[in-house]
Amino acid sequence: MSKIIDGKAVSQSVKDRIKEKAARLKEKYNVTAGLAVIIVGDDPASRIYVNNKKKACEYVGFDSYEYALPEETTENELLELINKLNNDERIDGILCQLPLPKHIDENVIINNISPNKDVDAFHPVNVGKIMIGDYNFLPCTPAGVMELIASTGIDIKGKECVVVGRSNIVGKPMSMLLLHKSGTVTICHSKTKDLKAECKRADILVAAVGVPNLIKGDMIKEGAVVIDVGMNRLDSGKLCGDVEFESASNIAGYITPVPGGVGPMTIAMLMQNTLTAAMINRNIVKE
Ligand code: BQF
Repeated sequence: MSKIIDGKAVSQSVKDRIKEKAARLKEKYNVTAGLAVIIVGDDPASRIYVNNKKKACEYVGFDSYEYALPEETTENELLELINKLNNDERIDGILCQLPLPKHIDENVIINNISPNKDVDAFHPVNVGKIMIGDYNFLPCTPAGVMELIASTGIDIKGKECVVVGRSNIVGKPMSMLLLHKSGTVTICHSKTKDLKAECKRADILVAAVGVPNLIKGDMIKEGAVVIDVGMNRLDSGKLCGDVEFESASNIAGYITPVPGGVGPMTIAMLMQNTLTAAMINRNIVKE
């Protein structure tokens, strides 16, 4: 039986550390970090995610500012808001909840968030910095996965790392972070010839494809670290990962559950980025 990586517990300790740092920022500089959270339309999953982010802000002691815009909001109206927030000194981080309605071009929006306030690390400047390995912000989900791997005590150096999924939000940056830690990284996707064979080689397997239960126990190497980024809502309303937990947890050494694995870490790392943004935007040097 594998050990279950408790994302809730790890995220709690990250948030507690940030809460302390936020208190020190207040005490020493009278600074309260501010996060703007924009949501367009009323997708129920997006609403849950936005609420999680606001709750986390409250917990660590950041101000959060919600901008809930109607579905019919135009690209120009959204750009106007972002421009206003870029120039608002109370706002350290700007987060625009994705996906956006189809009539708004996500890339246009992302490109117009000030890179210094881009706490999702989606702006091309920040993406480029990640590629080079010289960054202020790490994309929240991959950063959270790195923390979860670290929590197992397993060293990534020289390990076979297989990432299933090549999205700009998870798969691609995830691969880069594992590479920075000197993993040998393979990226798999829908055109990969033999997914089972690739996965079976992995000492560290990260699944981020959005296909419920795609990765089964017989695709996993004995003792591997298995990180499930999948967040699939079944018709029953139940949340389900990309990994078939029941079969996988007989083979893996460590495995993350869904929910309670990567999800809470995404939120914790957003708090980390917001703290970083506050220090950058207010010219506070790291202690
Ligand atoms: C948990 C997200 C897909 C597409 C856009 C805790 C979250 C989820 C699960 C959460 C996610 C997923 C977020 C749990 C934010 C993670 O207990 O397992 C927290 O709020 N997430 C998002 O903002 O956009 C997404 C997944």
